[in-house]
Amino acid sequence: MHIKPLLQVASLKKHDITPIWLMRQAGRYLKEYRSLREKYSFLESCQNPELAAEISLQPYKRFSFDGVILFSDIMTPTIGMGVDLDFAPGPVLKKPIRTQKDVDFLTALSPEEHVPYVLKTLQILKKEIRPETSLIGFCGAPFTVASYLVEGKHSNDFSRVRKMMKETPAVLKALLEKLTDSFILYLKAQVLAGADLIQIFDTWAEILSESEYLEFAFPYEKKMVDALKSEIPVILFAKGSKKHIYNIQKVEAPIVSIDTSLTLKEAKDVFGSQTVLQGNLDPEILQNGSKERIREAVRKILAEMKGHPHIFNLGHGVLKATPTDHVSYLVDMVRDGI
Ligand code: 1CP
Repeated sequence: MHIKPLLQVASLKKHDITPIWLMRQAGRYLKEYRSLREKYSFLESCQNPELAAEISLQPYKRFSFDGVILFSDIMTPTIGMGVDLDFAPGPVLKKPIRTQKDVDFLTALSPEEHVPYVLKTLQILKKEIRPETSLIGFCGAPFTVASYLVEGKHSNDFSRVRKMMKETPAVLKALLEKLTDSFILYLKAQVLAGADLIQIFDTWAEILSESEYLEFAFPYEKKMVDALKSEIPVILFAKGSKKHIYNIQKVEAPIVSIDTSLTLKEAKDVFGSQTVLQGNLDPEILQNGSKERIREAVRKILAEMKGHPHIFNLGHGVLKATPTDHVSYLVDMVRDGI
């Protein structure tokens, strides 16, 4: 029987190992990714299971991470729900969702029918990875996905979604409910297809005030985590770790990914020994730091987390100019425990 280090830490069984994987470990910083993307669009890459699996495996082949994450996007399941979406490079909608009628138009996701390619990608990956490697499924949290659906594209000020929070909160909540129910089914289907862990990404929780977080992010994150955590280890990444820490704690996710606004020591003091923490090397340091600077930052994190269940990761995704030798250096250091 092969032991999966990520699952051992996730189940609080072992505290003397530090598994590692990185958010956005597949992507533009890898030349093999860039060369595939010259031939295929981002959407084609997600919707073709052989291609998506190949992209997921690119960083694994180079760096031997403990986890392989499905190559897809937080927005892909919404295509199955009827959203006309493209990527340029971020998500862009033909017709943003602004009214109750727009919400009613969305169909509930039936994963086997609407996103079979995601499930197929996971099945391929499960066969391709070594038995000690964990397969990570994921999905966006309702608030973050709704932000793109309402804004229609990346927004710097989130004016449309803010307007909706103030003027038509019931419409936004209807959208969040619909996404929540669909994403629970989506994640359950990922579990059946072979995912060993799942991560929920709530990147834009960061823009919310405390009361807005409690109203528009928390209930939906909690409903998803509650529906899944008895079946599979769930990682919650809600950006804005510092400002939302006590409310994130109330979600009671078994694993919490911490961004760079908080030290892991601070997070550990809040969460205590029964919550696994993931994170939180600054992606800027990994990209731009000297090896000494990276080493110093990694040492600090490992020292803070000694004896506490910890999955090494970044505070956010890998940046696109990150040198690959910095990533190899990081993985070696974490493996050697220095
Ligand atoms: O090649 C390209 O230009 C496409 C860039 C790209 C990639 C590599 C996009 C478009 N999505 C992805 C993959 C992706 N996205 C993964 C794959 C698995 C991995 O290796 O980690 C995951 C988990 C995501 C999740 C995602 N997409 C998030 C949450 C995490 C985060 O980084 O905050 C968000 C906010 C998105 C939206 C999105 N999709 C793509 C882009 C460029 C963006 C960001 C747009 C913006 O800035 O608003």
